[in-house]
Amino acid sequence: MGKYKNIVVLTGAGISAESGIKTYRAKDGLWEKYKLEDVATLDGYKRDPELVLDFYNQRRKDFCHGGSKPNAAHYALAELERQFDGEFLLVTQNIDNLHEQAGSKNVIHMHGELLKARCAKTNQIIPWKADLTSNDVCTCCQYPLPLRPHIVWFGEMPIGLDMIYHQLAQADLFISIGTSGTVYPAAGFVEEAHSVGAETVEVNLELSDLHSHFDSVLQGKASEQVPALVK
Ligand code: BV8
Repeated sequence: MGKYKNIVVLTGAGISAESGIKTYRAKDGLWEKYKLEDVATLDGYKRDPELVLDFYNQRRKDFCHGGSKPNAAHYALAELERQFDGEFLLVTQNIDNLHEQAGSKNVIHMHGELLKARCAKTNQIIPWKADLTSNDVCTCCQYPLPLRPHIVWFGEMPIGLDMIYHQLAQADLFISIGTSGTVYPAAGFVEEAHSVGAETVEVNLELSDLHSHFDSVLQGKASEQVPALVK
């Protein structure tokens, strides 16, 4: 990694799969059991807030009590960040905090975080590990407003895009790990990196929708491929 000056890494659900967290589009994935429109859109939340809150409460409980721990891929990225002397940005589409548990510091959760809630009006974010109900209100507004999951739903603006595009514009290496390349704007990052001449690498169990856009594709488990790639 010594020849690079500015690395951007994007991770998706596949990096947490070996830590026991369901991915979205696998056979037993989340979108097989729930309609995305019902549980991962603002309209779905307005239509049936209890259904959406239950969906995230269950995932939060599964995550907190399921004993999920970072795997070798998470630790390898944290080590890379620690010893890399150039600029390093880790962007994750994941809402778990396994990157932080593994020691990663500079992480952008572009699709939000499962263990946080947000004020619907001020966007103030607070840590939240318990069940979230429609009776839970923010403490920041004059007229208490319901707290909502700190999750970016479909149709909502992802978090940190300015910083992400700023770093992509200077990157000389872009690594995508464990993502199907289905969801935008994240799926467009490889083209952004290409446009500035960065080297692009995909690590994925199967060939993603975007594999042909990458200079190299390492097909296999993240816990095996990532430590080998970044050492
Ligand atoms: C937006 C939170 C306005 C919810 C999620 C073009 C430009 C901009 C937007 C769009 C566009 N075209 C379409 C859109 C709209 C939409 C979109 O992309 N729709 C798709 C379905 C076509 N995008 C949006 O709405 C976004 N917002 O557009 O705002 C805007 C306008 C202009 C510019 C900017 C913004 C908001 C998208 C965010 C939605 N929220 N999550 C929740 O999590 O409950 S998305 C959801 O999908 C998750 O965050 C997830 O991370 C993400 C992507 O999925 P993956 O992580 O890739 O997971 P998946 O299961 O699909 O794949 C896992 C992969 O891992 C597989 O390939 C598998 O092979 C691999 N794998 C498995 N095991 C392993 C492994 N790999 C390695 N090792 C293993 N062991």
